[in-house]
Amino acid sequence: MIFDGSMHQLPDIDPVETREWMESLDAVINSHGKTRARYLLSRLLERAQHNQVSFPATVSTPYVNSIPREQEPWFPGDEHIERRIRAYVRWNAAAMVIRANSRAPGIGGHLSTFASSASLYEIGFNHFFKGKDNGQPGDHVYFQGHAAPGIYARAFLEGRLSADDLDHFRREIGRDGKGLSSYPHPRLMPEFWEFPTVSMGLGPITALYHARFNRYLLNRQLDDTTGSRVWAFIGDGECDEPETLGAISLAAREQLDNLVFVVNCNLQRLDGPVRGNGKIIQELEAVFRGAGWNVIKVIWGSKWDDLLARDVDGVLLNQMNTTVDGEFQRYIVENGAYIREHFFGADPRLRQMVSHLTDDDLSVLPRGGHDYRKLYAAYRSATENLGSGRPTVILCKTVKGWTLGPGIEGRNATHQIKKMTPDQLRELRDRLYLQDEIPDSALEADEPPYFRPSESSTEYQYMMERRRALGGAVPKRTITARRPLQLPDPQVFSELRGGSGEQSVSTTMGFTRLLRNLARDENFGPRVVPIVPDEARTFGMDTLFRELRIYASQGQKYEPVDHDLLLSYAESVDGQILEEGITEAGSMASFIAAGTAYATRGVPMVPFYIFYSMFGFQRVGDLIWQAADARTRGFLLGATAGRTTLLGEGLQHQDGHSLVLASTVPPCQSYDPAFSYEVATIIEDGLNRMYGKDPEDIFYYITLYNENYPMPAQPTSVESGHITRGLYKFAEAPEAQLSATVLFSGSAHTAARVGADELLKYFGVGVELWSATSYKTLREEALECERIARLNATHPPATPLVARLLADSKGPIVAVTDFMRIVPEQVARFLPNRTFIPLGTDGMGRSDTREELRRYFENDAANVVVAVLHALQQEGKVGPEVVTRALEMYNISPDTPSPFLQ
Ligand SMILES: Cc1ncc(C[n+]2csc(CCOP(=O)(O)OP(=O)(O)O)c2C)c(N)n1
Ligand SMILES: [Mg+2]
Repeated sequence: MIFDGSMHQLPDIDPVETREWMESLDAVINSHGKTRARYLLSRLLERAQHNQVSFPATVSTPYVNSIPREQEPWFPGDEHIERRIRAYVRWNAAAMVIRANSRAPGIGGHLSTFASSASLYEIGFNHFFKGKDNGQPGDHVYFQGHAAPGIYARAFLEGRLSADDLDHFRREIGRDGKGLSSYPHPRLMPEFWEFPTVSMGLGPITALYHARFNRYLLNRQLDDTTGSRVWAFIGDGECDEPETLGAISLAAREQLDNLVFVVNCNLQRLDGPVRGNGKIIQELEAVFRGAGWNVIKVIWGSKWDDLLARDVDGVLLNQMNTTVDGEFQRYIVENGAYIREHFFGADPRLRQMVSHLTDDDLSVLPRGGHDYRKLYAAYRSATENLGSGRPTVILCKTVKGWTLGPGIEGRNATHQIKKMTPDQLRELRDRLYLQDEIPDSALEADEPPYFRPSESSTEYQYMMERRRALGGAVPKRTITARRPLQLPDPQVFSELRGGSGEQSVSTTMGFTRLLRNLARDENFGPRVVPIVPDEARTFGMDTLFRELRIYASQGQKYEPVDHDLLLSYAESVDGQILEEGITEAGSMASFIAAGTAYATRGVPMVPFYIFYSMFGFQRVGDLIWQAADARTRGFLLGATAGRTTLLGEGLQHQDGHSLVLASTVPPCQSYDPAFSYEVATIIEDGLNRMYGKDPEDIFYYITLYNENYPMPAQPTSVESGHITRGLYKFAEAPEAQLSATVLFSGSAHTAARVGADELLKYFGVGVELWSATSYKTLREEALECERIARLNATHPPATPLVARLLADSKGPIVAVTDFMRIVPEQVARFLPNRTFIPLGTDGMGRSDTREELRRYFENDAANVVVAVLHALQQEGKVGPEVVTRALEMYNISPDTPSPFLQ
């Protein structure tokens, strides 16, 4: 902004002085050149910063380490022993992948990612990552998914895993399901991994919101989180994902100096270079600095410091600044002579600078991300940054496949190499100086051996002492409640059970009331975490702003425009509502942070994330899958659900398929309630299942509608268990000549109930009505019955619940929903010998009135009547003239366009 002429808009109070400064600069450029001028300007900026002259930060700095050699702290570790430990970890990580692939070709695994980042992790293990001993929550470390072999290898050295465990890398079936998962998956290794990271981009965004949630817990005085830092290890290629960088401004805005991103800049991703024609480190520096982060670059290893010290003309710096990443990658696979010719050959002064070094010296000039002291300095600086209000990103330049030898290091194919020849293994062994530990004879076997130093060895003792000093093993997942939760008083739910009398209300309004009641519960209330992505008003939840207040780490520094209203916009440091702004991804990340706090912090929290149902599963489905992996507990509420219930918004808003997508997530309990009492029952049951005596690692998806109607009271014949099992009889069939059964879900109950009345009145059909709250639950139970029957040939087969419940129901079954027909069809197969006709909303949405939409999608009351009569005709109970009469009566024409493909 300084360089774009904007300064000309301000008055110059001393033009003579200004001119003198300008002329001095011109003189420097003329006599000493641009490099010198640049140097002086940079020094001036440094001085300005030092003197607290506020100045907009430049977004990028030269391509050198941010921490100069003279500012590096004393390294407190034993460098020699740590190098040995690192070598063991590196060796075992490679061995486990190679062994896995020799035993099961194609099983996969990665050698090169961890090979590039071993030092990044080891410096953390030996000096920074805090463990969970003595009930402490420790640090929260998000490991890069593809680096998993290295993390297992270290756990093996620490004695946490056995050789047999390592030999079950990616072999999770058998051995009681106790394999080592391919990547960090708490769902599969619930005592080891804490954070799923392998779907790229999701690790960084969830780590970021986790750091923010820790501040939320602190500010609401629910947990002292000051001792925990969030570390997120990320790939440079991973930074292409919008989720990786999309929320970084939040971290600066929220002053998350408890957050450290470590980006492993090995300049490569899966196919090739990340930015062959550019410089990923410079690009990321600009992005993070621009967002207000503290950026630490670790580019060059110590040996480069001597060269930089001789760079009086700035030629080396210029070469560093202008060499593109594709070229740097090339230097990895070429020899010293090539580097001399191409990197140092550009200028005679450069060539001179390295004339005392041999070609071999040049080829091993290390990158900063493999230099232990440089890394230590960076991590130390990041941890000492606490109090500055700025999150830190450490950009470490590394080599992909480092130490794995010339066939693998820096090659474009390196990411997917999983095998090594005996010669390559020998080379690796030599490179790691493990000749004593792994003699040639050991390499003659079919598989490379593991190596674990004895418990009396200095290396083992050192490593274990370091972990003891830092509070125990990492990673480790525990679920000891440091602050247990007390479930709400059952009275909280009773208000909704009584119905709304004459008053027309929506299930969304019912839910909001319940949420308020839950938050008011004396003991349980503080654990409620309402999350909304700028949609509270849409759902009528602005009524909660004043009472629960919106969380704002800086409080409210202004008097809101609506301060004189009862429902004013109230922000507060200890506010309860997470009003995330327009970010469904960020809201999901908060949902995960809150819904896993029972494990990560030992403080169970209960997130209620309310969103436009259309922008849930289909927009952030991968984050929902990640939530399932992370064993998140809580409630997802898909509001404005139903393709014909939300009117006027059109095809990008009207959701008729989130329940289909929900059916794909195993731990997700999905419900489509029609009435407020059902909502209350489902939530009460959910709280018991997730936070009661034997807590389950599940979460709920509940649809909420915005259509108003009088809410019936819970019929006395209906027990809570009936509602939560997925299907219950809502009304008996009246006496009539003909019989039919209609299942309804959610807002489609109106079509079912009105249709039933008209069937009786005009066609003599008595309809029994059933509320189908969860087809997913019914289907899963039925699948299990089917499976047990298939695997037990001699046992009498169990009848699925859905078939048992409907066994006495009469006539054909019509199932009506505001979702796609495939939702009720989930159970059709388990009702053999029954006519089953689903009515739903297949096709893309439209904007119109509810009546028109329901007629268009053919799921209104008239179509329920027609469907029932059509089914009776199929069963030979009525003739075609009866159906025709209905079609005419309701003015339904076969010539209307089919909504399916529109
Ligand atoms: C969302 C997603 N897309 C694609 C992949 C497949 N994938 C796995 S690793 C990888 C390349 C990773 O490159 P980088 O982030 O630079 O990590 P590195 O291994 O180089 O440290 C890709 C594309 C994935 N895991 N997740
Ligand atoms: Mg990479």
